[in-house]
Amino acid sequence: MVDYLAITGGVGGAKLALGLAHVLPADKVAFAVNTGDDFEHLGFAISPDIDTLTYTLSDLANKELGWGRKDETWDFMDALEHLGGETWFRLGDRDLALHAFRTAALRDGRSLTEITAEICQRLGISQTVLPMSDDPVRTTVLTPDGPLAFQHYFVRDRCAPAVTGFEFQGADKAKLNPEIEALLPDLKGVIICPSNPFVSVDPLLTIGDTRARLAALDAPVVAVSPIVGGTAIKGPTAKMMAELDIPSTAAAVAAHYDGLIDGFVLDTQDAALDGTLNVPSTVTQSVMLTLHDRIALAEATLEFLADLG
Ligand code: FO1
Repeated sequence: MVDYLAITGGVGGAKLALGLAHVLPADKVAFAVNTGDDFEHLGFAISPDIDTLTYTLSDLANKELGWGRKDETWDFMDALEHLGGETWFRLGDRDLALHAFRTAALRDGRSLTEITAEICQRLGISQTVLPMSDDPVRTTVLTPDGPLAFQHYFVRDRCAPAVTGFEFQGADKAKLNPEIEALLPDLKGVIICPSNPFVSVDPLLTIGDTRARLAALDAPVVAVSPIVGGTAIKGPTAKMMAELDIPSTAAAVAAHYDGLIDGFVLDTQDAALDGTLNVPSTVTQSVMLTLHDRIALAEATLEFLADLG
């Protein structure tokens, strides 16, 4: 029976997810993955946060890029370029096979959950990877010049536009993945990985009454700060916070999860915040450069959950 549910999206989340996968038996942890970044592109159904996690768990991830596969070739992109096709979103030749496989399976009527389970099996991943929903939820980034589809903001426009807010199209009608729902009653803890709270965690929390249901669990919910010493380790989190007039601090992230979390994991650089938050906190190294760092952070987070439990 699954003891821990980790909510993850993006590169930072996948790093802690890998640590948890090394520390916990495979049948004791499940990953709820953001699908708000998903989009249809060049005729393919693309699920970046699912792919970043599965490539990470199967050691196929391209560590330099932070997305896609390692040992990649780019002939498809080169040929598409010659045809004048869109190449701003880079699809490697091996990565392309995954998108083609998923797109065909979706067209055959299989659910994203089913397809993801098969991909995990084929990639030798024994942990449970669950899309947050099988219904479409799409993150839209609001800017002074109008709304942007997430990948247009994040990749095509390189996170340059100022953010004024977010919308999660479909979250009001989407159903939380029933396989995640089924896990909730028996959990010993929920971990919100160090992902971007606005675009990698909030899409899941915004589905129906998910945030309230997680908050109501007997099991403790902890979040690991994606902000260290006033900046995000990776990605636009700090920039978004500044544009939203939110201090780009770990304390502001804890406040963002107010009412949901029972504990917050601070990096050693933010040790001064320990004991000053609305919830109990713990201090540990949360910057993950090596596999050892990922494992150590996973262990510290599980220990913190046990103390809170
Ligand atoms: N991110 C980029 O910055 N540039 C890309 O060309 C790019 C391609 C890409 C292809 C497949 C995939 O699964 C992810 C890809 N990403 C790319 C990352 C993606 O935009 C982000 O991983 C998430 O959407 C945010 O975490």
